[in-house]
Amino acid sequence: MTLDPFSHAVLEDPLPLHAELRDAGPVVHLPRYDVYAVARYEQVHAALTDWQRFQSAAGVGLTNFRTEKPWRPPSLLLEADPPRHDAPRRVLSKVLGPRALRHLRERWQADAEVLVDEVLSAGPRFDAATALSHAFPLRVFPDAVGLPAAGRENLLPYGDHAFNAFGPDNDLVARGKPRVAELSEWVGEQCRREVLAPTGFGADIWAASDRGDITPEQAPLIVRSLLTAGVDTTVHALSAVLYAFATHPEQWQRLRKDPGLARVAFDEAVRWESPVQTFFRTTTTEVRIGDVRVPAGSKVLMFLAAANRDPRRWDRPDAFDLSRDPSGHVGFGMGLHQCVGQHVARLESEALLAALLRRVASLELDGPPRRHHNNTLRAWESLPVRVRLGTDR
Ligand code: OVM
Repeated sequence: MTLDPFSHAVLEDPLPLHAELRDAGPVVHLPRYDVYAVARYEQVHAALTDWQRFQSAAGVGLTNFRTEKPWRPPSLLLEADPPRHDAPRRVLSKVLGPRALRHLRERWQADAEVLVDEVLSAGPRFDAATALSHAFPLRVFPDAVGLPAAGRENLLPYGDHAFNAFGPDNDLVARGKPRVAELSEWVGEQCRREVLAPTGFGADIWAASDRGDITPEQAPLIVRSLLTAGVDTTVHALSAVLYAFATHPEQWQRLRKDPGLARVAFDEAVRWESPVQTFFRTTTTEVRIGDVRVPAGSKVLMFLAAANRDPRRWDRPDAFDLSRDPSGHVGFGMGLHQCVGQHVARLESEALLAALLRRVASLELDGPPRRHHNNTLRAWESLPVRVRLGTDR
């Protein structure tokens, strides 16, 4: 297949390509980039849970770190394998774990209510992508990390470029390049201990270096992971949730009757929309996938989004449905690299949904939504909605 998964036509609507790749077989060679694509749930799951044969240390984008220079020093988490991966992962999973987040729940709930009140007081029609999905994570996450106020507008552009950089060196990457040096310098500065607040995720990471759980050289790079992966991902996941409900009014009514479904709603939206669409691995040895011999040192492109809608694994995969059990989806990956920030993301989503449930009786699209194209992320630039207020259930 000569197709380009990173073309604008595919980024606008990747679903036909996903179906084509799944139906073409367990693995498909893409000559355009000389990579092996897996799009069925079984093979994506297998690659994600086999870190010995599908390594991350050669990069989880198209660039092969063994032969090409990465655009920035590799992440100690994302772009590392055991044993080097273990200490940073252990530290961050504790810093971002459910216990550590407990004290944030009430504050984030109150913050969500303030934001929702602000937005709704301006009228029933608004852009849910900018007014809620962008605004809420930017309101709560940088504070939780302990970032200074200045320069926070750099977070989204930096993350957007980092996720573009997993793809080929196309026009999307070219558009980001003029600002890479400036944004990277700002991000690097925020990772310093003296710049971070005395409490927060950043301080917690540095405290782990005092205990010897990680080295002081590792601490800033682990903070960098928060700043790279912690904003755009949650922004677009919230957009996925809001888009899902705006286009499935009956599911909103279900959630209103049973607000306990908010957690399921978030994971179902992540399955359904897959804010992170793809990641690569690199084979450490020759691997057989179906009847195909994939040579050692090959890049394998895993279509998380296609696996999350594989009819071989899911009933009515294209339906956003709160009655299904979405657990097992690979929207957060799977295995030892599975998203370490997912509890943060879930908490943001629960806070925002709870605030909306208090005031919004129904919501619907109020004009054509507009996609934001990124080589890795499925995102909305604009999501015009109209809500009807009311708390009666
Ligand atoms: C990182 C990281 C982790 C997950 C995703 C990601 C840009 C980055 O450790 O820097 O995307």
